[in-house]
Amino acid sequence: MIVKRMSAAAAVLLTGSLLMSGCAVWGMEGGPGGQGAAVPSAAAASGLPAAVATMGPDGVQRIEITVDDELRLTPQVVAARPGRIEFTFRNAGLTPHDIALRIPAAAGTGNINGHTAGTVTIEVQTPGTYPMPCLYHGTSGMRGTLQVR
Ligand SMILES: [Cu+2]
Repeated sequence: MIVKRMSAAAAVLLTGSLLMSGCAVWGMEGGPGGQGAAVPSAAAASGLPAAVATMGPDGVQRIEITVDDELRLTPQVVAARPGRIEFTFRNAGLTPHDIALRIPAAAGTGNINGHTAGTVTIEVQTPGTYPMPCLYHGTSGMRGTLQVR
């Protein structure tokens, strides 16, 4: 198994589409292009309370999301204001995940193998509710939600 490590220094400002691959172990729903992407977020409908991203002194909002072997995102629902948002995805388990940020004009994924963390920075100006499915496990319910308001 290839373990890829991404640090905060590898944060990527998205100018279009970002795809980090190189993961040798896909989940049962496949890698990029798998079935996990098209499913609407269940969290949006369930009314879960949102964790609010923290505004830093540099004007970047930050939120850390832990993913695990039970296919959970914690928190599952994130709220932020329009602007720059930095996600840190921390994998507490061994199962690889690839959390996709389905945001028009700012798509990106946080591809994280077991016991690693990855950081993705996006910029969102349009308020809305955006799905964050895991590309490997989305159809198994591993879907988060970003609320920009
Ligand atoms: Cu996953």
